[in-house]
Amino acid sequence: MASTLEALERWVSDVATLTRPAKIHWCDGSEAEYQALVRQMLADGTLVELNQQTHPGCYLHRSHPSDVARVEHLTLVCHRDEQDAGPNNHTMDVTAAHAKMDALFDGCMQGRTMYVIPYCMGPIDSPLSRCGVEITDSPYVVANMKIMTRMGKAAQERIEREGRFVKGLHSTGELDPERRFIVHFPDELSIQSYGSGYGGNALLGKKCHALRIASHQARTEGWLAEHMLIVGIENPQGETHYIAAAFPSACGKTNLAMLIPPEGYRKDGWKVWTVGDDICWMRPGADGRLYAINPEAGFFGVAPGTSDNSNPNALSTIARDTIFTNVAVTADNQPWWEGLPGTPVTDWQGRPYDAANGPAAHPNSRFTVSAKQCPTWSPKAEDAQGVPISAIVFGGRRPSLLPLVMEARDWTHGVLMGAAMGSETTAAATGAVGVLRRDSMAMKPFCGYHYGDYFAHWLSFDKPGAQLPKVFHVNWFRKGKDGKFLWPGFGENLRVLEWMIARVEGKARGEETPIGTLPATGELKLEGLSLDKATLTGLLEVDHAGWQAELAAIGEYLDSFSPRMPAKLHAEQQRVARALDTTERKVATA
Ligand code: GTP
Ligand code: SPV
Ligand code: MN
Repeated sequence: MASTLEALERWVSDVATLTRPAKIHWCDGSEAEYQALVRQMLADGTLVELNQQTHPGCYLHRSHPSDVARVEHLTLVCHRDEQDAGPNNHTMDVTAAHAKMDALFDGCMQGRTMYVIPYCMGPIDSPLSRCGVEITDSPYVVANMKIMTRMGKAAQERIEREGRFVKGLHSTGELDPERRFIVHFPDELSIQSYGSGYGGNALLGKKCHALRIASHQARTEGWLAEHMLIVGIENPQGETHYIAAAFPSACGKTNLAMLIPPEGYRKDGWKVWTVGDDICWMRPGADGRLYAINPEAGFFGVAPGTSDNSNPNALSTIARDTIFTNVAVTADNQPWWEGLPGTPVTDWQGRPYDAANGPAAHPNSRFTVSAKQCPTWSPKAEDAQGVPISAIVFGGRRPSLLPLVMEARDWTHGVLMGAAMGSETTAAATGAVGVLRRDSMAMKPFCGYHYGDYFAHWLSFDKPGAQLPKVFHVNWFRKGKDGKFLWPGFGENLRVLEWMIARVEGKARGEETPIGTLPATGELKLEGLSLDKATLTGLLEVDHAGWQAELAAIGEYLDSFSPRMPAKLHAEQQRVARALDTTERKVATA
């Protein structure tokens, strides 16, 4: 049998035959290699140096203005059986997709260097980790992969030992939106991405591998690959609960993962530990609990809105050794975005700033930075066994109806809450912003197979011996009549997490409603917060008529995944709908 190294070398040579690069560079992941790439990119203009006094080791990359976000309509998942992709994915026949991609890659690296990047998603010694190799012609991708993954020699050694890796092929191509496709072949554990240099389209370890391919692998191997942050909350007694939370893109994962406790909490000794800000892989341990790792080694975070008020941890994380993409710059060459003090002089496209052109920083401008630089980086983040998860949280941008927090009565109800998730769209993907759409488990753009099968997979974790986390749904984005957010959010969200932990520990009674358990009067600690009674009532209000309509809409949505929709989830939707009708009748006859 051929060794893994031979298999890898053969694949690299096949790719080189197709793409015809001038040179091949195998990445070792060293600091010297990173610095050489930076020098080369500074020389050819791919990177611009930022103020090295205020921001040592920081650089700016301006992407092509048509290439600033994920492109969901050009992202395909191709299974041997086309039906397996589900209505939640765009798909194409496997053979046709290969022919299409081969034509695009034909000769595309002529005159360029082809980089071979072995990487490991997760701690290098963790049984939960998985490896891949990305081939790319973009030095910007190499530099980002160096920050975002465990990349280079150690990963290649694990691949040679393990004999299995995800094959990712990427070329920046001509950056022509008409010739741009991000295609996944889960059955082949392979990814082909052409025509974009941007984040989730090009850093193939991230959304393409760690979510789309991994979710498919996880289904066959009995674990979960999710679009979730992981945060540890340490109480004054020194006990830490780990919480995993799924919010859609640009809906607050990085912020919650790096939360700074409100002053009173800090004084009492509460601490927050960041384990991950975007992706969570979890699997049942011997004790039946779910154990989670963050497969990434860095943060590719949204810049706009990051400030000393909202996320001081992120701000200090990115004070050095950071790649900024599509932010603006100030007169003294510091990175700038909306939400920071100071004024921009050059916008994200490198033009003199003019408010008539829109925001100075692109709304989806990002920072790439090593997680180790985060002041609250958890020592447990490198733990090979992962951290035990006490609570799973779902949430989205819902201007109305959804209360600040509610708890599912059991796992099945929790899966329904996740499946029913909706959110207003954001700038993280191209297309209209602020449109409400269903985004089950925040995985609409990332689930590598049929949502009906995915819901069934989630339900399957509820079996004898399982010690599953409690499941909650939050909404930081409910608005008042004046159009303003009712809840202050950010650090204050700890108040909601504290209630969840009290529920996990059996220390809060809660109030049962047909849609779930809400905090009983007085259970949410609001000291030090100027929130009037009417606002609090608004945040926790359950609008029966609104919820009846919502349950009907959820039912219709779930039906769109038939015949693969699990009957159990349908029954759960019916149960909640009936509970609403029953209380409605009680109220009417009272
Ligand atoms: P991706 O990296 O795209 O997956 O995004 P994310 O989920 O990590 O989102 P992030 O934490 O970067 O937040 C995105 C936007 O939401 C920023 O503009 C934040 O200011 C805003 N935001 C985050 N948390 C809150 C909150 O609690 N309340 C309000 N009102 N806005 C928030
Ligand atoms: C997201 O869009 O959810 C991101 C950024 O985290 S990207 O890597 O582009 O997917
Ligand atoms: Mn994300």
